[in-house]
Amino acid sequence: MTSIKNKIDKLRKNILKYQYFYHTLDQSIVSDAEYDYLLHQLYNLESKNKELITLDSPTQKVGANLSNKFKKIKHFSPMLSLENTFDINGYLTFEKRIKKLINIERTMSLCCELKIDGIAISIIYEEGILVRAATRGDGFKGENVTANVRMIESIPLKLEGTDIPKRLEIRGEVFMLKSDFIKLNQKYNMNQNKSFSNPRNAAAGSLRHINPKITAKRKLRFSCYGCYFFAEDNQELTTHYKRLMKCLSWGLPVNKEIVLSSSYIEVIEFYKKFEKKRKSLEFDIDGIVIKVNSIELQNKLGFNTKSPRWAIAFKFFSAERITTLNDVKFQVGRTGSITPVAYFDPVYISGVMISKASLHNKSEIERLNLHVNDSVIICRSGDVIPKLLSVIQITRCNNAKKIIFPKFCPVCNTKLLENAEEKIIRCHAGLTCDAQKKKSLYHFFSKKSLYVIGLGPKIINELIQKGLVKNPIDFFYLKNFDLTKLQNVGNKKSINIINSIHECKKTTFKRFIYALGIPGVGETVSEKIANYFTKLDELMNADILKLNYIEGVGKIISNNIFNYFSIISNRDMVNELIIKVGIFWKDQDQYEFDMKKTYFFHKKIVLTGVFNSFSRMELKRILINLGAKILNNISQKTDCLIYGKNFGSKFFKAKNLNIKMINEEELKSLILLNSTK
Ligand code: 9MJ
Repeated sequence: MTSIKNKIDKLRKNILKYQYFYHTLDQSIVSDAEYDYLLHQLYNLESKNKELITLDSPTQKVGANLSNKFKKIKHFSPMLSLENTFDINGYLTFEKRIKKLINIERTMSLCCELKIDGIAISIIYEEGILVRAATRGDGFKGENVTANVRMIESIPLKLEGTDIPKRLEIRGEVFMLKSDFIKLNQKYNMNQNKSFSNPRNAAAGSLRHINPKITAKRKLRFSCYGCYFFAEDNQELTTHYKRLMKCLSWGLPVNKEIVLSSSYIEVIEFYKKFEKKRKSLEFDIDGIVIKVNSIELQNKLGFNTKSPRWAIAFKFFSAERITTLNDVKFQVGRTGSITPVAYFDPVYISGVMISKASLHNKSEIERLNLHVNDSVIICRSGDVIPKLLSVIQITRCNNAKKIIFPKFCPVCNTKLLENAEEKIIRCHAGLTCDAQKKKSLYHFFSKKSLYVIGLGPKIINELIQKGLVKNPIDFFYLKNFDLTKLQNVGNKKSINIINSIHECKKTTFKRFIYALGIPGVGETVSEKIANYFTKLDELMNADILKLNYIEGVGKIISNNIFNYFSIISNRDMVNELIIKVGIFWKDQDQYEFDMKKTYFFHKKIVLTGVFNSFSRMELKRILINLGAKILNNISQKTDCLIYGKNFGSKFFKAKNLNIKMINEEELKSLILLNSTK
């Protein structure tokens, strides 16, 4: 029990600290996802241990967001927060519940609005004149920000139009446009070396600035989302929508994206539309708000302790999830670089299940201070690449095991060395380290290198295990009986692989350079090097200065190339590949020129059926050598379908799409014609 109490105390202490930073100092020191997670943990613990609930627990309050900078004002009626849901079921439950409460089965008019991510305020107008404005504060009392609100251009100091009530309360959101936030941060950063973390924080900091003149300069905006009358005025304004339109007529800004809906289908449509559009909007939204449109029904439904029963926020998924870290494994790359990879319980983010994320380097491990079983926050950086953002330290167990970067290679046990300039820790064992050997050999014969069809990582691993290969040269001396010893390699497959190995000797200078796998020498750099040097000898004997002279080849890559060719065993291997094995290339321009002349150059080709004169693998190899791209499925983009006997559904699909079709006879003459060019 004491340990549960300690856990609860720790959670409360931290949540209150985060609330203080967020609401009082306008600083987010944790992400929304982490804050929500901690609050959720506290709810769970308290609901299982009700005797431990205290009145000052963050779960019992609307928000403890009052600073001493402003005088406090009591709201005429509580400014409650909205109930939240993140999924359609949550929304459907809300709809069902309200229908039950007001005892109706028929459809009901609902008002869908955007949920602007700003700061809620209440403004009181008397006889159409702005007399006071307050922040939400703790829901019951807010801060008197009248002087500051008067500085916001879009908030009228005097309402214009007809039927202006004696006293009127307007509620809405103060926010900042994304573009104004960027400009403000640039200025703020220059002058004070500080920055706001998001437009919401910037808006909060500007609205609650002690100097209203600063507020005036900060380009705050306002959007009205509710109004309340105090007397029996405006009886005819019977719906939320009509009221908002009236506010608009008085000169108050109301966001134009409002839709009246009568079924959940329209609500979902609205949600999906803005989930897609939210990035291109000028301001941040974090969901939509659905409100019962009839004021009479709103009054019937009333409030519970925390929120109105007649509204719900249907929030967009934050692109962050919290999960449990299971392990960190240290991968050895092709060039010996050691990359830590975090493995965690799978989480679903932006349509994809992810269970691992690269941690890049040692300093990232140190920054995160990871322990096994930690709760970790995962996102998809740029909405694509899995990233471990941070660790929730508060919920860590006392005896958790810390993740430590190894000192020795996890595969071959060689001492690891750090390259400070590149910030990379490497195992320098090269091809004697099994991990590097497997990856380097696979790289040497991969699609963008010398390309041997059918020589995948599985076969290469088996060849290494059986001691049949230890470097690229060995592959060129493999015999049929070597390959047929391997699992799932029959006579036909073996012959095809051997033929392809033989074929790959005819290559390009660029492909050969790339195949060597020198750190930093990717496809583009290989091309630049191949264009610069006319002969391999020149490259092998180039000094760092000369290498560095090539555009796109920096200091680090020049060093890597120079070091590579300084190692005698590498020079010997390259020479043997050229002189004994017989790898060769034509002048690169000539080669590309020859390729372009073939019928198949850059054509997207799909194969179907069985061919009399070729196996599938053979045919693929021939076509690729003639510049074709072989694809598995027919689409609008397919250039032609080559079909043999017993063709499948691809044939009919291609016919429907009017794609060019070639039979085996036509194919043979095309190959003959193009190969003699
Ligand atoms: C925002 N944030 O845009 C409400 N809100 O209604 C809208 N907030 C709200 N409505 C009642 N559109 C309480 C809060």
